[in-house]
Amino acid sequence: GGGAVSTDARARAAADLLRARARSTILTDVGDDDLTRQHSPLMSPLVWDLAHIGNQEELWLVRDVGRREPVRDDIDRLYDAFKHPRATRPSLPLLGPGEARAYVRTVRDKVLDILDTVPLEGARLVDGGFAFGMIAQHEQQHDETMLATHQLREGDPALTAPPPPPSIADVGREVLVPGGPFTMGTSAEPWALDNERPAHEVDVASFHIDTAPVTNAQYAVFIDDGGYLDPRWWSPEGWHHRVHKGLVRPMHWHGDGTCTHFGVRAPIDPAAPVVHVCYHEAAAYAAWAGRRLPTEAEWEKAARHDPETGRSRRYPWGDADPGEAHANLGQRHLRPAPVGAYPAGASPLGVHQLIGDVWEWTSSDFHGYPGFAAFPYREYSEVFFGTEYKVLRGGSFGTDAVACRGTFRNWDLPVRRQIFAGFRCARDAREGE
Ligand code: AVJ
Ligand code: FE
Repeated sequence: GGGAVSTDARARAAADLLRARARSTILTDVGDDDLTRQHSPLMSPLVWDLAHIGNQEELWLVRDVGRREPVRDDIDRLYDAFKHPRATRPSLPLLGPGEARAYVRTVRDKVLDILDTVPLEGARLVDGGFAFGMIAQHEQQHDETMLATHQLREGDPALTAPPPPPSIADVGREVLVPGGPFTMGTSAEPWALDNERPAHEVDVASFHIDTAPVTNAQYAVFIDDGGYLDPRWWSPEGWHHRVHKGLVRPMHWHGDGTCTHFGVRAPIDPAAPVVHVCYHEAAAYAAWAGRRLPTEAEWEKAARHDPETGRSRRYPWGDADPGEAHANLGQRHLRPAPVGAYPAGASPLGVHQLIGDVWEWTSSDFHGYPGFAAFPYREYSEVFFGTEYKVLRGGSFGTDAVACRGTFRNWDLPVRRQIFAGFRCARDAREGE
């Protein structure tokens, strides 16, 4: 150990682990019944997420990095996401609420001790603090999953937060992103996960992209125009899914101008990005609007490419870590902010709210970049590569900054809408534009 870099990496890792645990504690501060019940077959009981967070931290940081004795060597299978699908988790002999809380506390105490003593440079898994950053991100990813579980939970509200800030800027409609190569992905971001690596050049033809995500008001016009009832706008797979599931509006909308967020029913904010739509709904809206979803490369070029220097930045606003004025992240607010609420977070070309508010569906399947190498385990990304999953970008109000950057890639099935997902539209530029 020693050295300024290592001191910074240690301090950052400790702060990120602490912030994640504060969030997990809030999300699991409910009665035993709420903690152990399955609120939706799509989700795990909250108490499974909690102990799974501790178990991953034990496997990677206590046993692998710290070379310590196991805290519990009898529960690994229960908390292996690949051994038990979400729907079956309530019937497992899980740790109870008290046991799960004690388990994650014991693991964390050991981890903070290990973080104090282990050298952070040079070692395969630990270089630059990666293993600690990976585990902080993992906990925050489950915190967003637990937030989605809260959104599906019935009964009195359990979470509260101040409303998002108001719109303070006129964002316009769309911008032209001139064609040409840009650097996609990263080899420099220390805590980037395997699927964001390596940096590589991608040539992207000129395209137009919306300056903001599609709003509730815009989406309501699609509904009122009969968009859900017209197969012209839907892919064959999307139409089949729409009919089979009887989809006629976003999840959590009631059809009377109100929606429910975390147990509170309120008027839908017309100026806020639409949320809780699946890929098929997003693609149908885009077709109806005479547009299309952006590809993943287009989204990242809009978010990172600096036309002045030709460099790719960490975020739309530059290289600075996200602050409160840049983006609606970190569960500070429990819904998307209206368009125009974050002018300080806009890209050089004037594209707003790429980071935070809602995950944005792209038209791209989830694949590894050229030169991809699974690290540190195949089950994080590689096993999901193929044509089944669509990539989402940008993070939501439920995503922490540690798990959100211009290169970060999320993925889900095109039918999923319990996640905090919306979208923006794009279109090809005309020749010569
Ligand atoms: C990246 C959000 C798709 O939740 O399935 C959590 C993150 N991986 N534990 C997921 C993850 C292992 C992953 N997503
Ligand atoms: Fe996990």
